[in-house]
Amino acid sequence: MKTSGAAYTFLAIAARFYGAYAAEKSALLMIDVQNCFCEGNVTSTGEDGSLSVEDTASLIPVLNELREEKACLFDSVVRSQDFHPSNHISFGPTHGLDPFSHLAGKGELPLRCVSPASGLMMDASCCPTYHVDPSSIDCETQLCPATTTDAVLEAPACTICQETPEECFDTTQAMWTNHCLQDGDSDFPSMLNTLSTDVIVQKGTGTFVDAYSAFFDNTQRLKSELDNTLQNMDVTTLYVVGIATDYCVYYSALDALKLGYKVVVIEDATRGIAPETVEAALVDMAEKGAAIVNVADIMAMECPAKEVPSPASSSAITVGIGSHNSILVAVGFVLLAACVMM
Ligand code: VGL
Ligand code: ZN
Repeated sequence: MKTSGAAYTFLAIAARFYGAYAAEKSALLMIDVQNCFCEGNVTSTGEDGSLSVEDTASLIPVLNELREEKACLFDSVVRSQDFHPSNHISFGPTHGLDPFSHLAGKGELPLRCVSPASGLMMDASCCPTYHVDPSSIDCETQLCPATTTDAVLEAPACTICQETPEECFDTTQAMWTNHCLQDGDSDFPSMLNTLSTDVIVQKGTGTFVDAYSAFFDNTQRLKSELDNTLQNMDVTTLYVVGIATDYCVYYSALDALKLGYKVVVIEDATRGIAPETVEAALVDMAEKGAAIVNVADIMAMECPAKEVPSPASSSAITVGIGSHNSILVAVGFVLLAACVMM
């Protein structure tokens, strides 16, 4: 009687453990692998993408190989898509400024932003601080819009932050080329292997706020549907690849860590905008708990994954019985022994 009760308890606990363990899924998070970020030999037109990143021609075969050889490691594949309307706040020309003018010494364009009452990313809005309160900006030392016909003046934030400053907060915006337009080169390269079951997450779709991360917009106030989607699929581990290592890959990885995912960045399956910022991003992601590995490490993993690379082990992945499994086996033995003795 007593024994069967204990055995039942044991079975219930074991089932619980197994359930929790079995539900842990992985996803390949492919950040912004789009024509707009690729070199001419990748894009369908043969011309460089609107914000082309170096060495992207060699990236596509690497991503295809990962999917072909190691599909077993990824229960799902998510592709993010930078997807901007014309006159987007992140485009230099929107403000009469040159692309990359944030690198000219005055830093990024100061913005004032409001979080929408709707909570919808579409309704978030920022306004160049210069348009809200010119007296608070010194154009000698800070980047200022170079046009008074700034299309961004229509941003609700331009009025809201003037009338009720307490609803607004400050941030800054890098100045890019006009890129990844919704009716431009924002598509995925035809050379990239994709499946109709891939989940696609679009970002930067609102005119008045940018989004580097696939999880949140740049105000960090508004969430995309990605976290919910991953949770519904029981995904707990993310293998992150794509473009750009120092912007969208970086911010997506940091948000994923904050949201509690295990994050594995496959370094040589990413490409970055500038070497210094790439290095800083890799160091920061590692410090914040991401495992930084190489494609070769992933190729050496067993199918299905017995052990996910941990931040400490990084490029030295141990295969065989995973520590997770060993703990479960140990717990099982202890419980079984307890049952037998009762
Ligand atoms: C990105 C700059 C502007 C990226 C997107 O995908 O990293 N970078 N928009
Ligand atoms: Zn963008």
